[in-house]
Amino acid sequence: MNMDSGKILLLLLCLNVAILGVIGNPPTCPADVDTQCSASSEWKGEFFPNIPKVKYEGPSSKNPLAFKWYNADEEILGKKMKDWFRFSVAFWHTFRGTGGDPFGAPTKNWPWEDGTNSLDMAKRRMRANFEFINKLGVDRWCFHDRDIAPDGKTLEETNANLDEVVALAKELQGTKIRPLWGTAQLFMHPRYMHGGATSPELGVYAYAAAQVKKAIEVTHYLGGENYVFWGGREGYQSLLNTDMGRELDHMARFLEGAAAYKKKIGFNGTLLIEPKPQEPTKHQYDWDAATTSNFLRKYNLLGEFKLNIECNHATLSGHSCHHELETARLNGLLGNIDANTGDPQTGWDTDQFLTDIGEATMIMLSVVRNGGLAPGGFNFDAKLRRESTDVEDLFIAHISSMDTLARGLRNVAKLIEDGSLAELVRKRYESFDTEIGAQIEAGKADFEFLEKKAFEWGEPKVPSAKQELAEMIFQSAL
Ligand code: XLS
Ligand code: NI
Ligand code: NI
Repeated sequence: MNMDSGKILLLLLCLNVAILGVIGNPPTCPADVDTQCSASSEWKGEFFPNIPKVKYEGPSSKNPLAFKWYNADEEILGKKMKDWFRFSVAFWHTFRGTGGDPFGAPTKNWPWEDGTNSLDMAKRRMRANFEFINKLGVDRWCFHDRDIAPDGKTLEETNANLDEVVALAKELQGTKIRPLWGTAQLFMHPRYMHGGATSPELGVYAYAAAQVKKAIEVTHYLGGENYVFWGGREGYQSLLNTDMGRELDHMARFLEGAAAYKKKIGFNGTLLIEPKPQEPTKHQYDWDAATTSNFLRKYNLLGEFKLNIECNHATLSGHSCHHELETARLNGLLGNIDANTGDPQTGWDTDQFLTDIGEATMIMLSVVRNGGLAPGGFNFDAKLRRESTDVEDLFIAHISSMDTLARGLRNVAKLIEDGSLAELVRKRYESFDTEIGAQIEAGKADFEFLEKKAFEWGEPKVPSAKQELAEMIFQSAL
């Protein structure tokens, strides 16, 4: 090629780019394969052509698209890693997250998106979801009804849309992949502005019931193992205009109805409530694990429900994730984890991928004490930062968090093998490992008896708590 034709070619190329830039056509096809791609949902090519199936390469690997610590089939503490975690991809963040925020437009231009919320688009997105899950090597996903299929003009039309996408999802799931849980989105549509189950408007309560009924049905149809209630708008903005007692009663009736319907259709999945203190409401009724446990106790719903603890919600309620997990576990209610983390300087649910090894180790302490989470698991209720815009970032984020949690599990195994942390805790309570301690713990030591002992023993000797030693043991396992 001579100089002149080279220049002309360059000019043509530039013009081409400029014209495309002006027209601003959103890309409608998976990258690099536009000849095979039509706007229809029927396209069956690769959505992530440059991403191979993610493999375990061990801690020395520098490959961002490989696992360094998560080795699915490796046994740790008597269980395969994949069975400790039961990892799940959250459809809403990974496939509906746009990077938009209250100050700015969407930043993610995924090549398969055509900028619509059509039924065809919903189906194409579903295909992308399953390619992602297969390449990441997990067996589970989570969804809201309205993430996966668009609203219609009527509830009947909306249900028909959902059925169509769900039929495709069922086909794409194959024999191995299942929903970890499904849920109904009762917070986006304006009809739910005062809540769903706790809306003061009876018609809204009924609509919400119909929506949840359908969402339980499709979760069951897809072989889902759990069903989640996150009451984003079940709460209040002001107590001055709210009958809190009546709203809580309504919420209990609603949950009773869901439990009854689940049994009626033979769905054996666990019903889970996901506590969160606020956002979007000023005060959400399922504030934290303790509040929610008490609600279940008061309304005789223990036994029908467990809890889905989300780490970022835990910190929003002024607790740590570990505290919420332990509270749920001690009440026999630990059912699932929405694995994410917040930002210590930001006051809302930032839904970040968890990458703190210390936090992961604390989380895994609870999970191991609980004997695992099955039929629950770890759902990545986490999203890329607004500024992360490459398709491969979706993979990197999940891989990084899976590796972090895997390190947490490996660290717990080290702590258990070492034994000194458990020994430190055992020693702190050893005065109760006595005859009188056993009497107290069995509820057989009354106050007169204890007063006699106090007179007899005089001033007790109070030993050190050894907190710094406990922290030293913990950090040396990381
Ligand atoms: C929002 C919640 C939500 C639930 C599912 O903060 O975490 O994503 O997990 O409705
Ligand atoms: Ni969540
Ligand atoms: Ni959340």
